[in-house]
Amino acid sequence: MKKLYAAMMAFLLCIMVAGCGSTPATNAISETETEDGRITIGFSQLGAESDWRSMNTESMKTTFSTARGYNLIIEDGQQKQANQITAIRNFIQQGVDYIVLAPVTENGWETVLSEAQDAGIPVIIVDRMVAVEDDSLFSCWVGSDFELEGKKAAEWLHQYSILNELAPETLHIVNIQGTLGASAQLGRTKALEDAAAEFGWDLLEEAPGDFTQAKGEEVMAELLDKYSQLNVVYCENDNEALGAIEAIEDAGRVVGSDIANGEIMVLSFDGVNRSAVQYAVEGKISCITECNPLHGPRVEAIIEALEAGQTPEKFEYVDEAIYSCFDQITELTIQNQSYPVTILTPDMPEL
Ligand code: GZL
Repeated sequence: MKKLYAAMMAFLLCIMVAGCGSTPATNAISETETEDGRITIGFSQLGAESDWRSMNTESMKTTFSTARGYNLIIEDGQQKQANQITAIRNFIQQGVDYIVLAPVTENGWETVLSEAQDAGIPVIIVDRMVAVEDDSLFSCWVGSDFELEGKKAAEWLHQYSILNELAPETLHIVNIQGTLGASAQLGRTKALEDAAAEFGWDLLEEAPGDFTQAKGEEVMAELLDKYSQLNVVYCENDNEALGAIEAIEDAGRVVGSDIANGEIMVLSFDGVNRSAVQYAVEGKISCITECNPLHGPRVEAIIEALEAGQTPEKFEYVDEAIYSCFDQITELTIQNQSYPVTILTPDMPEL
């Protein structure tokens, strides 16, 4: 256990320490350098709500460092689209070479993306999607298939219920959703709803937890008060899962996979938060579906291609894992595609 923990901590720490320092919650974190032929990138980051977001920001900082030939200007949107739109307009005024946008939600981007297009500045979208009629308004998008992530989590639960002879109607599920309207929330929620309808699960309620630990704890406490029968919590990210576990244990209930004997199963997404990963090793979180935050190198590859006059793929989906300590389930089949499950063990060399 200690070796695995140390290995995972080393892995996570080496990523998070590189250019470390969490993103302070200020309106603007602008880092500008004197122009000297470097590529200037304006990055509108949506906020700092989760460990995933912090690692995503660090990945961009590490990749687009001055030492590596870039001027990176980061603006923290603090979860507000208006702030991100203002940031993009500032980037246009400053005449940056590229705009990178991590959009907080999918709608409402046409006008400002048209302004960037009129200014001749290429826009790269990372992580969540923008819902625009005209996809010439951005050059490329790189991120995760969020509905597939949700399908993986749902299929894992379906396989678990079969192997443990849990009748579908005895699964009483609540969904602590991410920020409403965010692609990650939309995809993960749709997958759960579709699975509940297909398999006959009892989906009690879905409520937004905003991808934060505090809101996850608050929502979980409310749901526990309303539904004494609930026995599965689908958390749309690790920070919400940590909050939910706090609330479940404060209510005197037990977090675990032994649903038949009254335990409450927690499922999660990301695989970035150190405590959540450790909980998955211990079986306190039954399954984490990976959502990989390290988009810096992926964005750099797109910029390098554009700089070389090439036309990179319009949409680039990231391959992602599934983590669980339950070795009964070693692979999942979704729409005839097989996905291996990484079985977490205390002596595993690294995540
Ligand atoms: C997913 C990303 C989500 C993460 C959360 O790509 O948008 O936002 O799952 C984060 O942890 O807050």
